[in-house]
Amino acid sequence: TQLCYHSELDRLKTQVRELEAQLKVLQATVRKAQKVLLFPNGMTVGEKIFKTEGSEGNFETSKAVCSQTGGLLASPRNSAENSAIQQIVARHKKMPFLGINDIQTEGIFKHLNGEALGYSNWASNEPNNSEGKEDCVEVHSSGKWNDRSCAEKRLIIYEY
Ligand code: 289
Ligand code: CA
Repeated sequence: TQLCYHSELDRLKTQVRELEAQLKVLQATVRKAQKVLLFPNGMTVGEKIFKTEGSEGNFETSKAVCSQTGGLLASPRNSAENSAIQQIVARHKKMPFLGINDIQTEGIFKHLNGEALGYSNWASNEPNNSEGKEDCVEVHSSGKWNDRSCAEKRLIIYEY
């Protein structure tokens, strides 16, 4: 029985190693497929996907269009996510609005779910609330942020 126990354990260990190898191949295949399918309109960053269909809208329209597709207006939480958005901006030569605004309290920018801003990438001297009417955030080709009137029309970038 002792011998039996050890050979069964060895068999299971081999099986786990084989499954781990298969999982690695599968993960690489999924990553490659995602990259191909998302080019040039989308980017993956970790578990997140940013994607555009090239259409434009003001802030309210952009938010609505994103939620209609089961997504959200893109809202970067770190520099890797902001760089992914920046690449989409570069490919489409159009600036987007982020899912970030200070509509509720002037000067306090928040994500759409009410989360406080952890990461930000403001251009120098921004946000300046120019003419007292800039509550939304556009992303320049440099990746830097500027607060801008929510009534402007911008490239819609979804996040999933
Ligand atoms: O209407 C003002 C905007 O066009 C932008 O003008 C300048 O680039 C800066 O003052 C920006 O902050 C401002 O959003
Ligand atoms: Ca501004």
